[in-house]
Amino acid sequence: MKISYVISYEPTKFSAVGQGNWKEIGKIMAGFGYEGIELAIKNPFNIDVAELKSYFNRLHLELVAIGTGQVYFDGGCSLISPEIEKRKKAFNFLEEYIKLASVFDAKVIIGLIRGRLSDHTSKYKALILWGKNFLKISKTAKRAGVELIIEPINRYETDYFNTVRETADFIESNNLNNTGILFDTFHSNIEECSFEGSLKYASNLIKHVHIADSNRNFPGSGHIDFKKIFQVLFKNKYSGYFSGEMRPIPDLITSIKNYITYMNKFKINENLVHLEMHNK
Ligand code: LER
Ligand code: MN
Repeated sequence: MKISYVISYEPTKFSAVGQGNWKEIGKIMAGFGYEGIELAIKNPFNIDVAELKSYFNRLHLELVAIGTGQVYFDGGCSLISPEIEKRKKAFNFLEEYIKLASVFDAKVIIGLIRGRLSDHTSKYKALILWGKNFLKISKTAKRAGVELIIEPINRYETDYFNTVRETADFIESNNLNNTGILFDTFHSNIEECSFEGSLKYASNLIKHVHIADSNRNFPGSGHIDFKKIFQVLFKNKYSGYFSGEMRPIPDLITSIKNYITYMNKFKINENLVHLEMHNK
């Protein structure tokens, strides 16, 4: 069970993420025993790759995944924007995110950068743009050996790929073998009929997990049954990261510390499930 936490590289309006001096935050995370950091990056052209690489090596941390949602959340650009310049910008940024990810063997998240179908007057045109642009960027990712992960997001933030099932059906019907699903417990609590049912339906496609409770705070502060979720994931042999993506309450360092303490309790369960399976 590998643990990471989402930190924003630049300041952002998005509130369910760690913000501050990411270098200092990373050192503190390594000290608490984190294996990785997920970086949400607003502008991939701003990154000093060599510096970032030596920073992660020094701390023995993995750059797990790159979040791209701020391109839409803060900048209004998406793969289906009705404005061609904004569409191009989202596409060029994704190409750069992919280059960066290939250096770190990180995954690239396709979440809010999808945009909303309702940004268009015609849903049909929006879907055509999605299909065209996503398949194009998926080929770029494949050439670079990078895995894309589509994140089902709740209906209040976007209006397509709200559920695991529709995301899995899209991936499978297009034979996208370098594309998986990012399962976010906060969004899934709003959209899924059952956590177990969705996780079973897409068992071989779940490649990354975001953890927050029903109120998007620290796990244990809402009503999500994490034990059930983890049990299904362990049984499905999920081997990816569990990235904390939550409102940093009461403050970021306390949240980072509480999150890994909470998750470490489940490491024991994970071993038990593996042992049970081994003995069958
Ligand atoms: C990002 O991982 C997320 O969950 C969204 O709510 C915003 O990008
Ligand atoms: Mn998320």
